[in-house]
Amino acid sequence: MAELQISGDLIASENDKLAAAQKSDFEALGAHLARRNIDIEAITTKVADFFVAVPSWGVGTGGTRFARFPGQGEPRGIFDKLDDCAVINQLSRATPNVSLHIPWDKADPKQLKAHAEALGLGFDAMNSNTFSDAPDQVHSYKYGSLSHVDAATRKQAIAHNIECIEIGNAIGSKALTVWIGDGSNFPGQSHFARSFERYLDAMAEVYKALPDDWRIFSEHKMFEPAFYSTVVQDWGTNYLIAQTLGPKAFCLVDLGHHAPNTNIEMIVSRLIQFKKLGGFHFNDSKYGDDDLDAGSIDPYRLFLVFNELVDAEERSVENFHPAHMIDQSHNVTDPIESLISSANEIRRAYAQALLVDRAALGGYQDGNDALMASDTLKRAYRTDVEPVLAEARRRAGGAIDPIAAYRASGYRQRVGKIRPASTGGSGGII
Ligand SMILES: [Mn+2]
Repeated sequence: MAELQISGDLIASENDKLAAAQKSDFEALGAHLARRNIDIEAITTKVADFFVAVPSWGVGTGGTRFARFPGQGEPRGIFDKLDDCAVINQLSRATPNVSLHIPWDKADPKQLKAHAEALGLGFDAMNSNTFSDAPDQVHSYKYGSLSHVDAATRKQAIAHNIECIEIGNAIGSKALTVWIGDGSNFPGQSHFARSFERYLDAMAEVYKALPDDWRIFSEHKMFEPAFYSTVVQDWGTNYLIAQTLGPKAFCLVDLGHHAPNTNIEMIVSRLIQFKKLGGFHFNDSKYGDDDLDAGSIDPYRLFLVFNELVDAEERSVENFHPAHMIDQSHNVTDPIESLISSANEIRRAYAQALLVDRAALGGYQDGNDALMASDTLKRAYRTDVEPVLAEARRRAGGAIDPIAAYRASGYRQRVGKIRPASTGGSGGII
């Protein structure tokens, strides 16, 4: 709703307070980068053109299996969620697209499209949900969905995914992300090969329903909710899926879905090399699939992932256009602030990766100079690119300091008066 948006005047007056310092910092960084033969204007343009999609489910307060502690003014449904997403984009200018989850966000596609367009938003990949039971569904997913032993349950899961494609098609989405909770909790509970065969057959049915210009992303996860085995557990299985399904099928890498210490950037490189990297769910983690804010625990790892992406971009890898999405759960922060901050951290990693001297790095690699190769990456990573990020926001009409502008706007208090307090004592893992 237009009256809930942050006013342009407020952004301008907040930016006025910081304009002189921003100009000075940007010029100083520009001079520093010029000594490294890097054009700050070229970097700023690239950063301004880099976008990451926000998840509709991310603007509500998340939770754990123990509890959920609701925040003030939580969105009541998808239209409130889109309003919140618009605020994130208005201030960050980094998130013009929203990724929907069906059935959570189910609504009349015409209304969805009209509301999003009025807010200057579009839609990124659709997400199906066959990991929980919707109130009106006939067959339960307790023991799986696309890989279920029962054909009728699989059929229901296939039909749901096809419905997601149809809704997505009506609102301008071009991709479907499929993550299933299928797996087993006990050794012997399911037959590994047979369950994977059933999954592949079911996914082939979904694949057939894809429009020509769509892509399907399969997302792997090593554990949870199944604790012994999952049907799509790692990137190897994910690659087999994408290869088996066909040219419109790609692998989605969620940074939280790997064993601790897994070399994710190397997985990214392999998937790029074999043309099956579909996209990302960005987040961060300390112990497992913690769904913490991107860059909050290990920003260097995020940089190393982007180092691979920029390397591919600069090598002009054919058909290389991975989808960038955030997939986080915000338990103790204002979700709008976390998403603004995360989009900024993702852009930061991208900007730092753009600063890597790739000619020098290649020389050090070929010359077996391990120390200087490592230092070449560290030099890019150590550079404080915040003035570039702020400048990209400012020039696009966003805020130099988006969190400060958000707090000054009083948006959360304002929606808190309109939206009733939500209850949420039970488990609320999302
Ligand atoms: Mn995910």
